[in-house]
Amino acid sequence: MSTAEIARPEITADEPHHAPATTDGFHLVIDALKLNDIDTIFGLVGIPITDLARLAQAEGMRFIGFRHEQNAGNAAAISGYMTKKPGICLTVSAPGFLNGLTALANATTNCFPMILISGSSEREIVDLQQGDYEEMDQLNAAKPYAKAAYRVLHAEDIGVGIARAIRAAVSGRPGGVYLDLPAKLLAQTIDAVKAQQSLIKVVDAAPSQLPSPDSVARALDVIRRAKRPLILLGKGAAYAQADAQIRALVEKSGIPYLPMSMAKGLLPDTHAQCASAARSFVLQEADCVVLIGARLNWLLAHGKGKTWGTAPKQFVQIDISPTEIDSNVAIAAPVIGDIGSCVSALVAGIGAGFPKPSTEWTGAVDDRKNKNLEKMAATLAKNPSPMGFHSALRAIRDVLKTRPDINVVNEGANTLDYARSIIDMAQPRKRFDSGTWGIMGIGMGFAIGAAVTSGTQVVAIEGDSAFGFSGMEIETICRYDLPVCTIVFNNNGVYRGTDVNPTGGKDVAPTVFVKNARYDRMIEAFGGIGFHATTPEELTHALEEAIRSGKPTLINAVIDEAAGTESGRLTNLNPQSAAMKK
Ligand code: ADP
Ligand code: TPW
Repeated sequence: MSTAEIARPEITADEPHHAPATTDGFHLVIDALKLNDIDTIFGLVGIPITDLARLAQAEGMRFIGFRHEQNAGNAAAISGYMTKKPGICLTVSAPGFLNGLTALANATTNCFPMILISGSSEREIVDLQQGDYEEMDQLNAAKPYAKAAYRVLHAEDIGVGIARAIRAAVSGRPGGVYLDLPAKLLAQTIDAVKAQQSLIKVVDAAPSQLPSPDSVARALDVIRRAKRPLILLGKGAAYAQADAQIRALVEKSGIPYLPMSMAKGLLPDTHAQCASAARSFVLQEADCVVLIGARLNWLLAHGKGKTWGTAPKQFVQIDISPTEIDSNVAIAAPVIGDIGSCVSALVAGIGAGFPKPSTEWTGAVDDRKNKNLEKMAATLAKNPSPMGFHSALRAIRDVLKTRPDINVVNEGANTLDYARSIIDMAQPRKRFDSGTWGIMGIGMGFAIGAAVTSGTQVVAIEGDSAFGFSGMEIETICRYDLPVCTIVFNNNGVYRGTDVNPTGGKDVAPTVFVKNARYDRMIEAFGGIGFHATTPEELTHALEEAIRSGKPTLINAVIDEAAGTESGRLTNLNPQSAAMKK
């Protein structure tokens, strides 16, 4: 079918002498999305959704076409995180769907709202397993990895299907939703007036959820009695867009705070109460931890063990999901509701007489912070040749400091760990990284999603292995002329490039890549601008140039192949490797 063939049938229902006008599933899906203020689709075309993509464009929506569905899904997911509106990813059936499913599962794991819409083959053939083109029972495959999964079989239910998908994605704990649209449904015709009446504009999809007064009083009581309180901000706090309330809580209470990776910038990392540089110290020493939109998962050592020291702790936890509470350790004071409402309620309870943390505690945090910052400054000042992670990141940090509005995408092992602690963030929801799974491959999808959604500059700081998972999307970046600068930390391999094959055989070691690869030349193939940087000065110059141009750019940053450690800071999760090296 061509675009012309799927052009909207004229609605003539108010002209009784004509046969009633009809519309079809294709148009209804687009109408339902547009009615709910969704203006962009990230996807990859093929039967049966090519015409859906064409029509979306013809009807004024943005369709951003990718080279692999996982990257389209990641773009949709990060767009959802940035806007609190579900990002939409559109794929073909079976293999396209499965490629998108990783992104859907990652979105659900990270609490990002997105909707994966996939075309599917005929139910009758799929259910009898008669071998249709791209046959797969997609609905059931999606269920374990999605917050919700729906299928629409009748055109008059498209409005309901889209409304349910939107609500499921953004209400309560946000997540990924799968929407199955069989090819037959898209082609179904339906009376145009009936069709318009079947659409639903979702009202108040993520209503505020007020915490119970008792839970607020209990939390205030725990905080009041604390000697060494700490606030821990997670990406749920950033997602909630309750920036002013969170700042009020931090500043009114005077409690030191620690941002998780993607919560950096919710308050500027340079804030006097930011305890990032004393992270280990505050986690160990605090006697009361107020978790705001952060889970006690592996990223926080499950709330126990060495990371948390021996000082007994009481946890206050603000979260929208009641079943998150007590998932790893006992929570003394759960506060269930949306972060904006919960934090406002706490702020209201912190009056003039509310005790401030002792200067003994805040002074100890400051001392540790200053000591660590001094140590870090000395490491950052070094200028080894070839460049190390620190000197390269120093150069990037100094450029980004002048542009706090820039979106930062970050993945890799060492590249992620070091960038997270060295690159300060000054604005909320500007840092997007490997998140809850520590997944590699989000890089270019997140970069494109962030650039399209914000319309502003993105800098993606990528390990060379990490970049490889989504590297082909630099063509997409060039095609849409997006202001994305990708910096590849090229140390010739996964983690580093120095491993050798112990047998002396022809194959290189499992972690090793082609030496001295020129990633900068990849982007030149598509008309983008490549830079090759071997020193911090060259890197500074290249990044300044790249940002100034606002063009698709890629900097091949040559890093010492012996720098960095295996698995970055996750060496403790990799005991076998440590044992093999002994
Ligand atoms: P991090 O990785 O930064 O520690 P997590 O992804 O582990 O953060 O935690 C995010 C938490 O925030 C989840 O438990 C989720 O239920 C919660 N959350 C997300 N949005 C909201 C919101 N609007 N109000 C309250 N809690 C929220
Ligand atoms: C989908 C395992 C964790 S980190 C990493 C891999 C392959 C790459 C590290 O090398 P890189 O970074 O990017 O060159 P650096 O800074 O240390 O030089 N597959 C998936 N996700 C994960 N996390 C892996 C594999 C992994």
